[in-house]
Amino acid sequence: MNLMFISNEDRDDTWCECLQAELHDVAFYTWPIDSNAINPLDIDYVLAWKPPSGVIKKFPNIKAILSLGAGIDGITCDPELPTDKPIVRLVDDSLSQGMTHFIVYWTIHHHRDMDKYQILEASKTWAQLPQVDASHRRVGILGLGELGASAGRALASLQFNVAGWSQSEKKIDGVTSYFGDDGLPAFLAHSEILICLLPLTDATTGIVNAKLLSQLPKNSVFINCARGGHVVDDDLLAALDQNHLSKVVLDVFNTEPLPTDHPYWKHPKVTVTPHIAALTAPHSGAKYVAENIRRIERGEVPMNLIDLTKGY
Ligand code: NDP
Ligand code: OXD
Repeated sequence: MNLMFISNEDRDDTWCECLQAELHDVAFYTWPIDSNAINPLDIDYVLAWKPPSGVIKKFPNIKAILSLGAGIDGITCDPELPTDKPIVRLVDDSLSQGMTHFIVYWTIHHHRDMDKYQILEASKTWAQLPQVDASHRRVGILGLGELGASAGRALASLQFNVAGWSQSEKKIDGVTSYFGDDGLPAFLAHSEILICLLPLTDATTGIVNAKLLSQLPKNSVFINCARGGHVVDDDLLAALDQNHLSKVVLDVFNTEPLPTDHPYWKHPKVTVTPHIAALTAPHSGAKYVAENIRRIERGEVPMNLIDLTKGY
């Protein structure tokens, strides 16, 4: 079987090695290819992260589009994407672990006032700030899917007062479930630390705007680990400058890499990280991709198939 790898951000040599260790009969090609290397009609699978527009349609006989990431917005934004091919997203323990660690780290950082201690340290000031019980710290997670649920469970196990918002109701120990448009206002009023882990879809683009931010408690912290497109940047900067939000941690941006002249870089209340909240690990990711290929080859439904009507 023939697989075409399309990504400027992932290592094709490592993926080739890991995938061929799982599937001995897979011939691995990296886009762009020499047109003599393989006939595009003979490609069975595309494994991709942000493929350039119009490339996937060059392989009309593929059985599935396998995403190298959990989010598939970088694939579905292709205006020429064939609509009759199944798209499968990546779900992987190492991705959930990386995301959970990132969220727990920044939640505790802000819960325990670490930024304030850094300022005190700079002026050699020995001062102890009040310590708030985790059970009194209200954390809200927008999106309670694979990654949101994993982070929610971890925060609940550390005694934080955790709520989540999703499309449908969830039952997760220690996590209060809010859902649908009707559930959003009460969820936001709860969220002193708001974390975004939604997929980027038509319904969620620009969801973190002035209206949403105004419903958060004053001095809230916002952590975005999902996509830059969820945020209206000017509204977020205004909420910071009006002291409605106290701090923001941004791992994802409307334009990546974040342009060097973007105000986020120098804003004293913004922490910027370069889309590293959770990185896809080829060693475990390849096992998952291989299992999905085996399922498709056996005529079974692959795991974590995208529902294009919902967009995730
Ligand atoms: P899932 O598809 O498992 O979960 C998505 C969640 O969002 C679900 O709970 C879903 O609700 C909810 N949701 C979707 N649309 C709406 C809506 N309109 N209103 C309310 N809730 C909604 O995704 P993952 O958890 O695997 O990943 C989430 C995102 O994280 C990815 O799409 C990607 O953008 C981002 N990501 C970022 C990384 C980084 O390094 N920064 C790394 C990996 C992923 P329901 O369950 O009811 O359907
Ligand atoms: C993903 C990502 O979606 O890394 O997997 O952003």
